[in-house]
Amino acid sequence: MSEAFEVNFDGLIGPTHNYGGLSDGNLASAKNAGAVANPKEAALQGLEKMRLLHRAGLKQGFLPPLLRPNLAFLKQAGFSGTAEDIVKAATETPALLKASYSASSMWAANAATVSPSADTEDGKLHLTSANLSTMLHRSIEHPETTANLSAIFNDPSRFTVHDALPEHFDFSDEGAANHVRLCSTHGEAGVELFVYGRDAGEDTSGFPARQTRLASDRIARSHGLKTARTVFARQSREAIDAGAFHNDVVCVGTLDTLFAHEYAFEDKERTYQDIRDAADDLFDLKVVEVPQAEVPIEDAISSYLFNSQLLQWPGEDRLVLLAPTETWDTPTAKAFCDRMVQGNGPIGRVEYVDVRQSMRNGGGPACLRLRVVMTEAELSAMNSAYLLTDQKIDILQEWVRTHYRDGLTASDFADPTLASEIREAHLALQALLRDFAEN
Ligand code: SUG
Repeated sequence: MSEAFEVNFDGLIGPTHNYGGLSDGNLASAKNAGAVANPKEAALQGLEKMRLLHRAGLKQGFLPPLLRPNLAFLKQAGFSGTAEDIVKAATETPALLKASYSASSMWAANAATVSPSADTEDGKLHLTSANLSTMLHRSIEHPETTANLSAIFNDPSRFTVHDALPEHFDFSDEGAANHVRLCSTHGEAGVELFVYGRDAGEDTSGFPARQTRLASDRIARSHGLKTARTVFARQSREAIDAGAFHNDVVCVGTLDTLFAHEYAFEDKERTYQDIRDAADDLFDLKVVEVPQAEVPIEDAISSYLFNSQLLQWPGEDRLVLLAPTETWDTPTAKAFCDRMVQGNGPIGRVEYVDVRQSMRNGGGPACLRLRVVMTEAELSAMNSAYLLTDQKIDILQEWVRTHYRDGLTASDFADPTLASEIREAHLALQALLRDFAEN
């Protein structure tokens, strides 16, 4: 067993961050539809979160934003694939133009499902891009996400980047947002928990269930996970209908600790027992369950208490929960946090972070990052341009200040000057990435 680190790769928030109201079942997205977004502030908030973790001594990387509008998508949808499509689409199909402009790749937890090399049969680190097939604007992310992941994890002798699963209702997959890895230490074999909302072919009523068991199962197989160390659990319908469009809205876990709402799983006792059975001799599961009586599911969802990063903070004995400021603002969630840290459970401190721009689209601290457990050798093998230092964060913030607008709504999309501004920003970022690769 070699020592391993949890590296957080955050989605660098793109210049088209906006409130499109595109996600059925995501209450924040619906509530803020049409509001004026501030892409500059959003990206700076995201980078400050990355800085906080980097300064704490954690390893921090980033995923670059995808170039928007997505002209390849507009071409597939019957346009010509040129910049002229923008004006045409604005009058003919504004909904398609909005989808093509979405900055939704910022929620890196949905980029892929990741299995560290300690868990896989061939000893490689496996990543499968998520097809995100439930929401149109998200279903167009995966080809470019796969390209980004292949550029970052660019040593095929150590990393396997899998293409997304087939784009079909039966294979709906939302990546790491419905996946939790539990273990004793990051470098040891662990238990991988896959959480799904429906079976293939099953029609559910209410808000969409975005993950199928079939999708989770195929990923577990292609990653070469041991059956005995893999658990599949069903999300509760109650949670989905209350607005938990991903499991990471009601549950987060790391090392031997699972922090979950009482209503997160359809059968919580069975889920906990299945994890305990799979963990067997590896670790003793600690469950921190938040009772409905203390934090009603509606408060859990509006506060995003669980969409927090649960971190092994250098120099601290107990885990730290990095929660959004909305948790602080929600009396029941805040009271729970205060009580929890006074006890002697596995979570010893709650730190609050301002990611309000992203939160208004239903994306909290945990949505913004993709966790990749890596050994020292894997870290040396990856493309280090994507690993952050304080100086790189400064440079990226300067890039944001130069190229991003501080106000954006869908009505701006019809103007082709926006698209050329974004292209310029994209080219400048590519130049920065080349510099990062050389230094
Ligand atoms: O897929 N919101 C995203 C939020 C994703 C959060 N990720 C995790 N929970 N891991 C979604 O619903 C809204 C975009 C808009 O309405 O403009 C959006 O796509």
